[in-house]
Amino acid sequence: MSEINTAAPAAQNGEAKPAKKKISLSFIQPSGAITLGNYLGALKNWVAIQDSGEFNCLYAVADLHALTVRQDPKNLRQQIYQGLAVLLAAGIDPEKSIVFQQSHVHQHAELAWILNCYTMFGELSRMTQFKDKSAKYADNINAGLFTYPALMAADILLYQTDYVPVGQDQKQHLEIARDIANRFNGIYGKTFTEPEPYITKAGARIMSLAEPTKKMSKSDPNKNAIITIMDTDAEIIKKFKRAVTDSGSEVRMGEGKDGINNLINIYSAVTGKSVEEIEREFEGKGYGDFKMACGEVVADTVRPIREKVTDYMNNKDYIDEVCKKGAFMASRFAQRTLEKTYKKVGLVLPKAD
Ligand code: AQP
Repeated sequence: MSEINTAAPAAQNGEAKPAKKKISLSFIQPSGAITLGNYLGALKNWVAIQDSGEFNCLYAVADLHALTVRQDPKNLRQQIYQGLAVLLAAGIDPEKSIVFQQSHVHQHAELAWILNCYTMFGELSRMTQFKDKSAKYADNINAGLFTYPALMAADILLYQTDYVPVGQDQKQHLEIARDIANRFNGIYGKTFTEPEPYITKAGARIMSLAEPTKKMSKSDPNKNAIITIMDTDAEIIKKFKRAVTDSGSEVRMGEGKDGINNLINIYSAVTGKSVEEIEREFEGKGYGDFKMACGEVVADTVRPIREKVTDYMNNKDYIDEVCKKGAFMASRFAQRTLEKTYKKVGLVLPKAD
């Protein structure tokens, strides 16, 4: 699949052909401002995967997925640009990876329709995200909210993706994509690569600062519960000072101490220090000191990314260029898979001129 990687090394005359790189694909939804959870749990790893040089990587802002929940069109446009800007600011390099906006590659929606016809009502009903979101948005349980796994499967299968970097919460999505691929391949012969989860070194799972048993989510209406990449230093420090902790005072991991456990995890993910080192560093100090220290290290991490995002947001033409090039490369490959799928199911392709 060297066509999709502009940086793929070309084989020289007489030299052995380089082994084909595996394909890795990652998506982020523009369903709100990108959070510290998205960054520490996903983006940071995505950059490491890209920089390892071991994969042909595709990164996209999954704008179609964001529509399963009602979005304000003006905000959505801003969030799409911001999602792309965060990808770039975090270190995704369009010279090394394909960066695009999902809706710019029309094959996603087209393959999703076909895959919908090979996805069972029962398996869709079992999806945790459907159950969670239909409880959360009870007045808008739309068909997209129910069938989004078929679109997600299309996102993955279109590129014959080998690996999808996933956290624990995303495993079910990959399993259903594999099941759909397996079902389709079983009927029509090998059409899709069955993707594997790519588990990187423990991706941090960041919890809400207000309700630490819940994950930090960009769509959380309580803005004190989440740190976003666009928060200022002062906002970050204020949110950490307010973070919910238990009634204890010792900075030590423990059962039932969800708030302090979350802060220790965040501090560890940001500084690279182990839990033991952190517990030693804050021995004899209270929660107040630790919250302040968390706020400061997070502000130091977020600041350079926020500044780059601001620069990119002031240069949307550049983002548009990146997306145009990305969509062009992605759609060439996607079209091949789509045509193969159409043929397998018996659709007649339009005759070439
Ligand atoms: N709190 C988190 N901790 C660690 N990883 C997280 N991710 C999301 N939240 C956390 C990871 O970020 C990647 C992109 O996520 P997504 O946008 O595709 O969807 P999501 O998981 O639904 O993210 P949010 O922030 O929770 O969005 P909303 O509020 O719209 O539902 C994924 O790899 C995800 O694991």
